[in-house]
Amino acid sequence: MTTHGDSATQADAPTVAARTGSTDAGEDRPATTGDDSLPAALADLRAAIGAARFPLALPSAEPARRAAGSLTDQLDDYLLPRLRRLDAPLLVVVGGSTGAGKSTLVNSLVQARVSAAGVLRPTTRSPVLVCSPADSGWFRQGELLPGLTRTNEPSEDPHTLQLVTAPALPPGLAFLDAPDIDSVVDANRALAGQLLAAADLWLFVTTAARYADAVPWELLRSARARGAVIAMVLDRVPPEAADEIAAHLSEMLAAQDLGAAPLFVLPETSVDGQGLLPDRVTAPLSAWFARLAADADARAAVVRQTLDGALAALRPAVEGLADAADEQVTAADALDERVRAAYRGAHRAVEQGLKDGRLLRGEVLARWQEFVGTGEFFRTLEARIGRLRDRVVAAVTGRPAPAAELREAIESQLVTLLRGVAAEAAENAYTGWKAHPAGAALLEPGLAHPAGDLPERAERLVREWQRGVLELVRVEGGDRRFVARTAAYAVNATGLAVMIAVFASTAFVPTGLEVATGAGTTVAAQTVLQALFGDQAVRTLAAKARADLLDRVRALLDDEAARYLARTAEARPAPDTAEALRRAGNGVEMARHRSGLADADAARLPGTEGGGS
Ligand SMILES: Nc1nc2c(ncn2[C@@H]2O[C@H](COP(=O)(O)OP(=O)(O)OP(=O)(O)O)[C@@H](O)[C@H]2O)c(=O)[nH]1
Ligand SMILES: [Mg+2]
Repeated sequence: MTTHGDSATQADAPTVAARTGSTDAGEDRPATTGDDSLPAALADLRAAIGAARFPLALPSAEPARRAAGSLTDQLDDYLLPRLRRLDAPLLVVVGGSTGAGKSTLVNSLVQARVSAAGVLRPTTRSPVLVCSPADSGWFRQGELLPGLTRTNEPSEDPHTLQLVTAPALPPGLAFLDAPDIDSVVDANRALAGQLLAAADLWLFVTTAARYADAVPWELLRSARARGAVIAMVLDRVPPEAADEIAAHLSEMLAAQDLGAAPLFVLPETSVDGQGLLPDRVTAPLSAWFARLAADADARAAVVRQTLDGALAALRPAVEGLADAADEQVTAADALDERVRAAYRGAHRAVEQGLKDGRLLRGEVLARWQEFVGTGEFFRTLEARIGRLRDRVVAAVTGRPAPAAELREAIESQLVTLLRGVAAEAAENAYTGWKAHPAGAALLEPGLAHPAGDLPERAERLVREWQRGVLELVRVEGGDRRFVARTAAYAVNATGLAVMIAVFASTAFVPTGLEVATGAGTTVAAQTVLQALFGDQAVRTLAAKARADLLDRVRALLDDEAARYLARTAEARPAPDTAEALRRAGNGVEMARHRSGLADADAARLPGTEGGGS
């Protein structure tokens, strides 16, 4: 037995892929397209993919980043340059398991030691491209695989492509010896994948010992799914087991819908002093490639089929990216909502605190009672403006009047409330993010607590609010009905009464107060409050002061929440990412159909038997 497996079912019908509506190869094959919108559509897609970001740590993000990288590579390495030059030489990428004999096979096919073969695994670390001297200009100019630096010398650097010319190789056909696809070396694996994505034809090399391995089959399936043209080499087969193994591999190929891929079975032999396989072993494969090289139509059909398959595979891949981009937006929205909910809760807690009278306890209540009880309040109520001035003078020159103490008590009570709700909101937002994979990745410990300047800001907020209340009292004092009373109420005392009314707002009546029963000052304080609430003008002022306080609190809490929201805003992909991807993917698909590539006949490969095709 010499070469191919006789039992291989496809030996007589080596058309590639399922689309076999064959006419005579050639004749009315479109050179490219009746329409040249494909390059522009691909450029749009390239831009949309380049702009897509998947920054949030979702399970789909890393696969999407990788897929985006491979798509970009494939566009740059293969699709764009191939589309510009459909008549460029056919590139056969030789891929397969480590040590399968890929380099040895390439060397033997071109009858020269162009790529080092060796016993150390993996041997090939940087790709070697071998072509006819006539084609070296095209490969050297670097349109194809532009990311790889061309060298003339062997290299270990995976970012280089060594170019070798082999006079034994006919023009129109080139081999690329790739690193192993199942490498223990990550860079090798990644490079092998990238190179296969740039192939017009995959020559898949496996051995009798390795052909059932999983990794090659995964790659083969994905290549098949994209309609790439594939040929298989089963290398180093012990002659006595050749039929059995070839039959088994053929079955496996057929089961994967790869039954149409030509299969070459090479028996185990020893290599010669040059490390090359004997001619009789490689002859059928050499002959097959010679026929392919001689048949421009067959080569063109191979190029078109692989190209069209790769183009057709773009839309579903891009759809996957768009879905991942949608997930990013959904996750960013969900994270934002967790933060907003936490800070809405904080705002509600303040509203509630103003409603339920809790602020009128302890120190504030005591100071209020003192304020009322010392008679200052009553005296002030009766005061004329002139007397108010006197009191102000007294207040700044003497020891702090009970009014100042009440004001401070109000301030500290409110600040305590604000600090409490801000701390709780920060904690809730933190917990909410921590429970979300993308949120956890955005957290830093400081976020679990309010901003460092919160206490200071809360104090300022309350003081500014208090000033606002006094201003309000002054302004409302301009109201005709209110004027008479305001003249009587000193602005300061009225302001404090309004603040107390805010704390005890709406329907709250002092019976709910934490009152020490029987105490004279308490009774006075209650009476005064009741009187205050009976006063429509005070109620109106209190409602305004309350709304103002809540507005200020909202602004403060918004700033607190912004510490979180800034993180999602920064991580969030541009809102139209998914849409731009889908639009570009559809654009490519439409251009592909218009191009006529899709209508091309399935590639007709030469037969694997010796002789004509
Ligand atoms: N006896 C014998 N040895 C072979 C044959 N093919 C390859 N070898 C030897 O097997 C070893 C590996 O061959 P390579 O051609 O380097 O294999 P490769 O697939 O290129 O390996 P990597 O570059 O590491 O992926 C070398 O020592 C070859 O000389 C063969 O058909 N018969
Ligand atoms: Mg090698």
